[in-house]
Amino acid sequence: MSTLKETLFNKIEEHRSRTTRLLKKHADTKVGEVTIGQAIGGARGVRCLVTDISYLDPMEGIRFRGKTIPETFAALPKVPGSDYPYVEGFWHFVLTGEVPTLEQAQAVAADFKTRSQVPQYVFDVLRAMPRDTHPMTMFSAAILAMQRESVFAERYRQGMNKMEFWDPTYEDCTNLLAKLPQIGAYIYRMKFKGDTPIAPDPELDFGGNFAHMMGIDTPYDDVARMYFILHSDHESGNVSAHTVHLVASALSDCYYALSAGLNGLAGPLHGLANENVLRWTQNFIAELGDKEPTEEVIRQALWDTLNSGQVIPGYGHAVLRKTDPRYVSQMEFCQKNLPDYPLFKVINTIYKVAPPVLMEHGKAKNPWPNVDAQSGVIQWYYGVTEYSFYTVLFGIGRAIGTLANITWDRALGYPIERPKSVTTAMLEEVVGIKD
Ligand code: CMX
Repeated sequence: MSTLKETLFNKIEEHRSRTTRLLKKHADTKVGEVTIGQAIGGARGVRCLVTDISYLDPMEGIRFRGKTIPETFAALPKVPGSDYPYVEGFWHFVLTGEVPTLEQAQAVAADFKTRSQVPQYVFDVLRAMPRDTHPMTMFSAAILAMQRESVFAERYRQGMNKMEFWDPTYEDCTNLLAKLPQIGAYIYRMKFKGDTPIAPDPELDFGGNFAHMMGIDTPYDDVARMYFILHSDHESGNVSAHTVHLVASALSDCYYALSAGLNGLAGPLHGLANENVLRWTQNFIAELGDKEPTEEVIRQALWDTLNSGQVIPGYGHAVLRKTDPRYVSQMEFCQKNLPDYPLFKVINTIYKVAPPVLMEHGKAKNPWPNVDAQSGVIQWYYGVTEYSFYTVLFGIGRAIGTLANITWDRALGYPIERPKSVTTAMLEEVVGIKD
């Protein structure tokens, strides 16, 4: 058993008694009430999911295993010569809650290498799809195609004790995660770079190898590490994380579950917003022609979008009530690496102008930018201008948190998810509406 797996096993053994005690002694204690607004309105704020991987405070933003983003980056061992940590070390961290040593992170990286070979049929599936298929559809299909590899599904067929579920889930999740950089980069190079995939380099880590297979020089390797970690998890209620958890709760294996979650991430109100931010901004710049993107011009463009009944992509959030720290983290990267880049300046001006416009508009509860408002600029700067690819990058990152979560779901024996629905007439009866 690897050190990571052994550490995880010990953590699971410790944790199981906590969950069992809560269920045995306190199952009827309420953690909140559900209002009619929440029942109709997308269960906003209903406390009915449990995860220890990350927690999202509306004002502070995300904490991974109790650490803020800057604390996470500072604590984790860095790839030698790089400013950012091993993604593999982050996987160790979110799975176990323990910050790995450099040796432990490198051991996980070595383990990933043994699992990273993508079966040829996955490439065949991708190649069989029309070339204008959206990259997210390709990404999701590639993952689903690998379902036949599932160790969990095979062991379940053979008959497996429930207490063992976490073990093949861990194996599946690690096997799948290790393959995602190559699948993502393959889709990119096949679709956008004249069908010129680049073979992986066995010497490189998760982020470094991704940059290599994208065909982009340093510091894009650090961009990849930063990007995957930042997008990894945002507690459990967002569409992608919740979908992965929901599908896995039926004991569907992680290939089914992650593919489903990515289909949710592909929605414009969720991960696809990063594509739409760049589309919106580039369309706006193109329409400007030679004119300067002044605050006034941007304000007008924002109002035009709102007045035509559309959302401002990259702004607003269901939980956050301040600027997303993931936005801030990427903004700081831009300030350091591309301070004078014109597109970054436009994005900064939007940041200045959009919140007051949204406040005046009066609908969005959170007028501040989310993660998607900043991420495309960095990609564009390093040459990834094909913005339909951006959500795939988000998806590789999101896999880390969601796969860690379902490993724990299995370890703690979380049951099949099954909230209860009511009819409109029942709600009317509750509030005394008669006709
Ligand atoms: N532009 C215009 N209107 C917005 C808005 C925005 N950026 N954000 C919210 N609103 C509107 C909503 O559409 C809603 O309008 P209706 O009352 O007409 O239905 C109203 O404000 C209230 O919405 P809310 O409670 O503030 O926000 P929700 O929790 O319903 O939705 C989100 C959250 C993210 C879907 C929404 O803010 C949005 O559509 N943002 C733009 C798309 C985007 O950036 N999504 C990415 C989010 C991060 C991620 O998951 O990747």
